[in-house]
Amino acid sequence: MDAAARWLAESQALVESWIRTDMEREEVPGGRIHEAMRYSLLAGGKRLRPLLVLAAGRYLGIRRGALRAWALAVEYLHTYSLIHDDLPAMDDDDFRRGVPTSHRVFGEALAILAGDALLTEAFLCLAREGAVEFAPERVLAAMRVLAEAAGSRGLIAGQVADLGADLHTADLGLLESIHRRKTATLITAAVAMPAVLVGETQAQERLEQFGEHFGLAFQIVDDILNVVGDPRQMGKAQGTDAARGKVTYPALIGLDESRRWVQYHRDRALQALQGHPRADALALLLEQAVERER
Ligand code: GRG
Repeated sequence: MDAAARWLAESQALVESWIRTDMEREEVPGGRIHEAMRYSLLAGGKRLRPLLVLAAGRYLGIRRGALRAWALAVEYLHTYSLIHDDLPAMDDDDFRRGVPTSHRVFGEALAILAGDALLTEAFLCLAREGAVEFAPERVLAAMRVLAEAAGSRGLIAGQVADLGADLHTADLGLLESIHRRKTATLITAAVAMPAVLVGETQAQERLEQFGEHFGLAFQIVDDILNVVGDPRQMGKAQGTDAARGKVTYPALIGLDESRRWVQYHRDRALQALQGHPRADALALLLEQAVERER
């Protein structure tokens, strides 16, 4: 295993232990709502977004412990979005992260509330710990990056456009703008926040470019896996997009052309890193994201 792979494996174990400790801390009392929050958080998941936070920190020379709250916040927010995306009013999915979805286990009302609570917990975590290591004005700026990515001009706008998209009228431009907001904004925020925290404007621009192309490549691979992936490996059902007539890359342009777009965004993401000596973990995460399909 090379240095980046070892570093990523260690970081993943660190993120897992942070989530566990944070969700088991004294102030988080028992009860159904915390059980539901823990259920979805601890069901697994690749922890891609917190790993991107830490890998961007490595690129910038920030030690991992300083980014704990930021890594947790982005995973909490992401998990909320998955719980809500799976609800009957949205995608109505039964499996996620290899286990029954939150609403299948806890009922719809509690699943909605668990998502709401995780979204709130993300910002609580930052308000509580975010400023321990960084200047308060930078913390506010980085929190704003996360809030903008998650809000009605980012993630939620993407979801709204996704729900309204029609396979008969959609084109690639519309689909890319959905993917950009639904998936790439949070991935971009994950890599941009560490740069904002240390005021590295030029690095921030490069990381944002990396995040945008990473996010688009990642979502196109997700679209492809929904056609050809192994449900056991993915932890969720396959073929659901086609069954619902969803607008996806394979539905619009076929698998081969979709794979070419993955390659295009992968190359652009790598270019943005410009061979930086500390970009190894970011580059490896990108390769792993693209390789999921192979
Ligand atoms: C905000 C009301 C509301 C709903 C959620 C945008 C959105 C709206 C939900 C996002 C859900 C979704 C399917 C986004 C696409 C991004 C994506 C491929 C998510 C899956 O992420 P992985 O593969 O999942 O990183 P794990 O389980 O590994 O963390």
